[in-house]
Amino acid sequence: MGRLIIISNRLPVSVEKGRKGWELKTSVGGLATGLSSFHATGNNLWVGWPGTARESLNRSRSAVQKVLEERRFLPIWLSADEVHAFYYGFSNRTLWPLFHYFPQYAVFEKRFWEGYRAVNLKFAEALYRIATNDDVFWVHDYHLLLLPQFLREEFPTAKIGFFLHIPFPSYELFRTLPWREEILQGMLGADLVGFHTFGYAAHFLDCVHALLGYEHVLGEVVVGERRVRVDAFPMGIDYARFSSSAPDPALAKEVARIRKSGELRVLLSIDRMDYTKGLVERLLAFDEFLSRNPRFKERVVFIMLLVPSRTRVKEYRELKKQVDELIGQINGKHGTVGWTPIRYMYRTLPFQELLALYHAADVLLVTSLRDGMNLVAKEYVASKADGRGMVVLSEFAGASLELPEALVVNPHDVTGLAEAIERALTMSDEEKVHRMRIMQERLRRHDVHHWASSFLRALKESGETKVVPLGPEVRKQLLASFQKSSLRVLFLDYDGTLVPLVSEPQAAKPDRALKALLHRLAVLPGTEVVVVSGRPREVLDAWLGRLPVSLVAEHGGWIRERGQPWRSWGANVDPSWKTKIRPIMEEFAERLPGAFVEEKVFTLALHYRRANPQAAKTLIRELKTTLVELTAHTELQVMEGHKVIEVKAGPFSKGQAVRKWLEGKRWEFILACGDDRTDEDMFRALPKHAWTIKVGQGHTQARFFLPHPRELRRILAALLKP
Ligand code: GDG
Repeated sequence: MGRLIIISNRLPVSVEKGRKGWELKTSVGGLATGLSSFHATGNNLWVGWPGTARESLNRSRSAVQKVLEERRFLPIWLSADEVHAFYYGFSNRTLWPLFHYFPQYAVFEKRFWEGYRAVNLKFAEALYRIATNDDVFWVHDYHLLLLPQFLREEFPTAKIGFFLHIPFPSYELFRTLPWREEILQGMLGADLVGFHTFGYAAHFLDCVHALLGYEHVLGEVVVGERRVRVDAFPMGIDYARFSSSAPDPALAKEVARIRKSGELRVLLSIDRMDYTKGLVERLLAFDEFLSRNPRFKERVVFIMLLVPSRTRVKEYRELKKQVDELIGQINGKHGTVGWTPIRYMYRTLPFQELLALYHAADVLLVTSLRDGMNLVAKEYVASKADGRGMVVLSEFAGASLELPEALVVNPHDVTGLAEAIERALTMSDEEKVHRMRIMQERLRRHDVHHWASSFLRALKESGETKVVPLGPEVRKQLLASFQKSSLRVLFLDYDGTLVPLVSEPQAAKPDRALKALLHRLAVLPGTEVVVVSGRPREVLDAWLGRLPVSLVAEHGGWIRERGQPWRSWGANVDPSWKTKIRPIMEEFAERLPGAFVEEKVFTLALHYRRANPQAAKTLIRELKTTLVELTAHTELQVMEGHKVIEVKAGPFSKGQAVRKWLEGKRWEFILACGDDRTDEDMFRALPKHAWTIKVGQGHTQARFFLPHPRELRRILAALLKP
């Protein structure tokens, strides 16, 4: 492995104007901590924006650059215009709201998109100058969604990882983004795409399928010749730092004083001032809690730390106003001369003070409406060494999956939230300690170092098993193996394999050259050609019936060995199932212009090659769910092929059909070629040494792939040459 190059929008240091000129300020965010040990090793590098617009540095730039480079930071200098379009624009006014389920705040502006694209390219170009194929790239977060693909273009064999720190939304939301395909393609440039939860990973895979047509198998997507792994890596915290650091003594004393004077209980919340954090819901719930529990008057104080954020964006300024007003109202409504229920701070605190707040608080409130993970919840749990604390935690924060022992709430349910506050404040110490210990143990094991090393390990292992294109070398071996074998069988799928897929199934009729090719292969001594298709018998008979080949129709429902009559494998299946399924398929075909239903003896198929692909995606998904539910616990099977969804009666498959040819025969050469999922059964049924070829793109069990039927026909023709 070469160098590790970490790339994030912001460097973990900022360049700031101090009294003695420009100064470097180190940030101690979770990411910086998690990756610092990797960054500190060898020649590793961190690439990102140092937080100051290029113009303001002016002549000091090269000096600052030098200092940064000495610490192995490569700065990407952004102009004020670039920051405006890329950071404040597309990142924070398009992606942020959309990915957090606030479509009403998302702006779709072309110039923001162009700025975003340009800055992603700028990062890429900086890397083109200094990196090589041997480096390992780890790209972070929503600011750089296009970067993995830009890197892939220049570094085709490098290891590229991508991690998203915020949620990935469901398809219905993501599809509103005008540049949705580019974004997905951008992310798929990586070998490994990581998210905080399986839910986000599933949404991403769903979008990739719906918008790009790539299916996944166990979280693996095939893109051209590459396999991209998609997985969950929940980010942890620097557990040791929180569990063993001492809080700021002055603040600790101050909090202890507040608590003692009147046996006060302390509620705490810490967030950036952001509309995703459920601040209004939290305040309303606290209001309701106070109204419903007069016994807590003058006995509880809510310390609310809000860190200023994105103040240039309108929604953030409006939120600040709303929160300020609400706090004023609640304090006015419930407060007394000696008691202010909400103590509000709008600033950043030094780490020791933050720690003092964690130590002091009886209850932490995390009420995010959406939150990728939420590290504050984890930090609080780690900090409460005596275990006497509780978290009221939103089910919409990624952290809730790892902290089910917290009081998990729906923040939209204000009354439920108020009840959870009461429950947390009145929970026995014994129960709190019990719950906290379980959470602490989990967080200790899955800390930020564990997170970074698991991701990098997975990245190292990813992309190892490439689908091998059938290049000239393999082709030579295949031909040689064919020539020297005296007993040979060729299993060939028809549509998409021997002929390209066409919008009208009847138009896929074999041309004269194809018939001649199959004929000449089938009469070679010791050679059997089997066309293994999903088509009905009648069609295969009409098109290929006169050739000396064997035929398999309806995905194995019918078999016609060379020179023999057709035999069925599904003869015992009661055909009454069709009366139930056919009307459903027809109803869907009706709703999807261009789709039609085909009835075969053992199969009903809905073809949608001619339908609008966008319309088809949603509808076919719905049809598939309906069919799978209806056919559960029956002999019926639902299959998806290329632009066709079928229900088939009986346990036969292309796999079973080819197995028939294997029984008792000692084939020296086996070739199987297919293009869609029904052919995978065939690949799986064959012995390891068989030459299995997938025609076209997608996940496959086959050993090799060819891009187009044309290439396959060329290879088949080459078999004829002595
Ligand atoms: C993203 C995702 C995901 C906060 N105020 C102060 C302060 N902090 C520190 C906390 C914590 C961090 O900032 C905030 O972490 P979060 O997880 O809550 O959110 P973000 O980092 O903004 O955002 C989020 C995260 O990425 C990681 O993937 O969890 O869902 O939105 O570490 O301690 N630190 C100090 N003073 C403060 O006033 N010193």
